[in-house]
Amino acid sequence: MRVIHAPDHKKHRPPWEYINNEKFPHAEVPERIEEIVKELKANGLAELFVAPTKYPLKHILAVHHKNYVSFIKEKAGLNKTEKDAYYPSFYMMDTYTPIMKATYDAAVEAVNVVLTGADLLKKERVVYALSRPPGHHAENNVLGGYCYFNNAAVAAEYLSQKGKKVAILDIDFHHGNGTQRIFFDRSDVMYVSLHADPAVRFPYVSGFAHETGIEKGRGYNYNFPLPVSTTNMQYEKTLHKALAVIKEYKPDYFIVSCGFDTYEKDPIAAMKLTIPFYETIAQHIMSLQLPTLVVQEGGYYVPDLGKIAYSFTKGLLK
Ligand code: SP5
Ligand code: ZN
Repeated sequence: MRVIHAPDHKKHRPPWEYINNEKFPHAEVPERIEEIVKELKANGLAELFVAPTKYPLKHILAVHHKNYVSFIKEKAGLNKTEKDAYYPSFYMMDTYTPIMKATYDAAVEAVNVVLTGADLLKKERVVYALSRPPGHHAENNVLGGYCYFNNAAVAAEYLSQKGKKVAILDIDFHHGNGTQRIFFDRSDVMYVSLHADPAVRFPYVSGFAHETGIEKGRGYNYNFPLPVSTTNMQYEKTLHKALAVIKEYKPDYFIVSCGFDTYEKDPIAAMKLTIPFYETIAQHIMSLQLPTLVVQEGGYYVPDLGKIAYSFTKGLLK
């Protein structure tokens, strides 16, 4: 196992999210990742850490429109200080996802983190990519839900070359509308997601069970919406169904979009998963015995994120 981590994300610090004409301190803070790093290292895993290498922009452009990519780069560059926040009025799905001076560089680095992880799958059965900003809400030309470039999707596109099949399991509290959208018409990348019922939770517009793919992608997209207050036991039952679907697909690679906002104390969510249960989730994931790339998505209760990640990592190492 390897853990990929890099420092640039720390300069990307969105100040506020706007909801109903009110502003709230932003939940997606740099301390999220640093807390995970601290706890994994404190538990003797420091030697697993590697820095990312740099990859050409073409891998991002394989998933995102070039005008969208240059828009983010240009708007980031126009900010004078690291505190300036630009809330775009297009290419966006919400008012939670500002472009900061450091956003473009941080989002590019997050992609380098996951691509480095993808390449390490030649030698490692599992890699944990500590990507930030997160990615699964970002579509081809839409930012939102704290996401700019879809890290998991760029990795999936990269690994799916040469006729390889990739399955993505998304266990973030929220539906990964971006990842679903990007691969909705494809059979070489399967998307399977467990998430809070979108009828009542972000992203609202997608994540329903009837969304099963179009054209060649029909039958390769699975949504498992869950009650907002789902418990460990309910979650595990559905996870079994999701993993059965993936097993049947027989992918060459397995990507896990891994959010810890399903945790019982998460400030923006409401599920009831407990710290020890993340080890169980990871064990179930590893039971498929596939080359597995874990990509960090959400998770906002900073004081316990390290403990959650360490619990999850114990399951990966079993
Ligand atoms: C990657 C990811 O987990 N994105 C989640 C985006 C969801 N944002 C919508 C929820 C906004 C709630 N903000 C709470 C602040 C008020 N206390
Ligand atoms: Zn989330």
